[in-house]
Amino acid sequence: MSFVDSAKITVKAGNGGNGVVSFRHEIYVDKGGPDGGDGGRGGDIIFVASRNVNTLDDFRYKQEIKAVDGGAGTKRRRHGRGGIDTIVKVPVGTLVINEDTLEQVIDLAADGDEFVVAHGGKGGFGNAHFVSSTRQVPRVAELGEEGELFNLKLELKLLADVGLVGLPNAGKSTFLSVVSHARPEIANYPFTTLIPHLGVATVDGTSLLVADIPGLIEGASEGKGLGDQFLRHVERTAVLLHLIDAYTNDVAEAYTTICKELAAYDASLATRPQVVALTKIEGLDDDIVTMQMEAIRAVAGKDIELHAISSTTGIGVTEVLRSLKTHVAEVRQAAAERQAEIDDSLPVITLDAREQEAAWHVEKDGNDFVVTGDKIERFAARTDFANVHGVIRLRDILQKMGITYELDRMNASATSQIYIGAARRYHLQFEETL
Ligand SMILES: Nc1nc2c(ncn2[C@@H]2O[C@H](COP(=O)(O)OP(=O)(O)OP(=O)(O)O)[C@@H](O)[C@H]2O)c(=O)[nH]1
Ligand SMILES: [Mg+2]
Repeated sequence: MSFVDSAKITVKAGNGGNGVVSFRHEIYVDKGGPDGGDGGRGGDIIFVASRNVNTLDDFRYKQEIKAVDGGAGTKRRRHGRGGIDTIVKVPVGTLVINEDTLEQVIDLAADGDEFVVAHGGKGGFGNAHFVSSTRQVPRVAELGEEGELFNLKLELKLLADVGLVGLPNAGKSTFLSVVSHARPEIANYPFTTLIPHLGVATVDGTSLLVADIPGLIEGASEGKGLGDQFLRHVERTAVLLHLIDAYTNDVAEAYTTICKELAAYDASLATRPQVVALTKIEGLDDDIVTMQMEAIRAVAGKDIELHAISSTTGIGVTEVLRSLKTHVAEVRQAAAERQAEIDDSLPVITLDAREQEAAWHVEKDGNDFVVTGDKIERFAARTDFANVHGVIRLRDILQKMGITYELDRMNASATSQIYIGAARRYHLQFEETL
């Protein structure tokens, strides 16, 4: 739905630092033992839900978020420095969705909730790790693993089903106190309410989450009377209940002032379902109520859903709630359909995660071959192809995983290129004698 605040961003965690090949210098010994240190890990990207952030606006300008890479290892088994994590504050209620798979990554629902959205790459092992009985002088070190990269969509969920809007002193807090157990401050002066209050109203067995929002004034969309902050909250409600004090001299002007500010703040607010109610009518003659209603209708149009209510006596309150319920049901229905669409497009995973990781697949392409699979691709990504010892180690792994046997069976020859990963970033020559 258009009014849900959303943003598309790319997150790139830090790459792991490379491991290093190095040997101890010892007197009388030509080459001491291997002492190449490991690379440091790349920084993670961590999202933290914070009450101090209200919208996803920041992400409109900062569409790529990166974390710092890990440092390379050094001699004497020294580890490279660890990459620094990047902590990103997001509004409470932010839903993180993987743009490519459309899977929900995390729902950061409560203040302080945190989640690593992209893991930094592991540092590569230095050659100190690779001593074995057959390999006393290991000349191989691993490259650092690349940090995770994801295209994400952030969606800010609704604050409430119904948002109460209107000029100061219109009777918004009173309405909330009557329809729910919430106890907002009520007083006969403007700007009594300074932060939104939430309450649950029940009508015919349906619960509606209602947000009492501070009064708006002319110029609110430009920040007057903190109006822009209040409008941010309005933006996060599905349906608006616009309250107008029946004692106002010019109710038509009261109505248009609010509508103008809503539209000026965000065009989608102008088309948000809106129910209008003239408030505080219990002490007024019917004629006056009718006159005020007509004045509003004259500017709002004949299709406007208009009620006359009194929170103190309860006149018309249930009718307003029923009408809100209908609009909220429509919005929920649309949201459910959208969720179903997302669910339908999710990939069906049949193998369990571990099998999936170890699984590989070989495809013939003329004289060449493309090997795919999580595990082998990860090994390839950490191999230093410029170092013959790194390539030898990768051949060992291909052999151990049974891939070499399969390549042989598929008639790979010494002139065949073996590509690893569908993107064909890594390749090596086939060798039967592996
Ligand atoms: N007679 C009468 N007075 C009402 C009714 N509803 C609200 N009031 C009075 O109107 C005044 C303002 O009410 P609030 O509910 O605080 O108004 P508000 O819209 O929340 O005001 P702000 O928070 O300042 O924006 C209070 O004195 C209420 O008692 C009603 O149905 N009838
Ligand atoms: Mg109030």
